[in-house]
Amino acid sequence: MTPLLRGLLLLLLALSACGLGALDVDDPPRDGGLDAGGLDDGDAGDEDEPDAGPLERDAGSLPGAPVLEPLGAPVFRAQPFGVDWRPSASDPVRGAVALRYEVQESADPAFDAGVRTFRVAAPSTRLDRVHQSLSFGAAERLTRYYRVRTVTAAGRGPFSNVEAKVLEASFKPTYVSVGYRGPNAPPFPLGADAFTVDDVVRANGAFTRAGAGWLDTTDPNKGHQGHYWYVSNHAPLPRDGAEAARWTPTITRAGRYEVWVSFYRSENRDDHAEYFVTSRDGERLGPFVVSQYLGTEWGDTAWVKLGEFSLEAGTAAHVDLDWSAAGRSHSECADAAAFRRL
Ligand SMILES: [Ca+2]
Repeated sequence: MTPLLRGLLLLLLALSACGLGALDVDDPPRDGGLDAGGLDDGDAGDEDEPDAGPLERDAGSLPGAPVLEPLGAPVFRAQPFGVDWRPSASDPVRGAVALRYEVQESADPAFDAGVRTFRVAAPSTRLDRVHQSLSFGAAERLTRYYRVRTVTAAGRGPFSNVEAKVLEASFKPTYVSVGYRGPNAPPFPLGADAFTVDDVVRANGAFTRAGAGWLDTTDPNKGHQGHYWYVSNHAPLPRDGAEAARWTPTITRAGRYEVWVSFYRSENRDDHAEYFVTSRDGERLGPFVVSQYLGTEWGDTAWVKLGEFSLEAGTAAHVDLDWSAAGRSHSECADAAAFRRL
């Protein structure tokens, strides 16, 4: 044997030994604990871990695939939600004892890119997530995909089914600045698919008030239908901090609607009035922040579009104006809401 051949042979033997040796190395179970799962993207604590995959040494003792539960209705990006799963039914039969679970999250349903891994110590079968900082102010929905696998002393089992979670647009306030200074009617023709719910003329729905601090004004030139309510910060009223108003339309045709509100502007009105729109599935969208302030000029009736919303038929949808005595130094006006089917 030439020195060259002998060298090659030794090299092959060494490589072979290394390979065999590698098979004897277990995947060392890490310390358990919820490494991440608090605040979202950009926060430290989670880890994009190299995907080691199931170990081949003793496949018979590996755990089975957990079953990921459906992730339920969409949430806002700042709303917490849970990712829950059930251990594989075969694990007790195999004697597999879960040390921890690894939950993966990705914007890609195939988990080919941008995969983040969260570790959850057994026996917990839940990961708490909240997407706090995704694209502040963006209006679009996002979808995130999840899957989970079990880690035992024998290694990692296969992944579960994949479930998707829809994340609605930001929970942060939306500032509405485009208003319409008009007469006391909304800036579009009224009809079957475009109507108002007024504080006094409630043909198409209901108007309700809460709290003790409301005053009203009747004047044919002020407010829709010549009447509005307001909470005054000047008058010595028994304000109880519960002042709120609600417009509940009777929706006869489900669909996408523009939602508008009107108010009589004045110099002491709040420039930070907070409206909310509750649309499908009882989700409360907002706050939509509207300025009811009108400089030094005593004003007119203004109409402001809060946005476009999917409204179901019936009376589940509603618009809320919330006024809190705490920290409020200005007046707010509750007049009418308008709904226009697109
Ligand atoms: Ca009115």
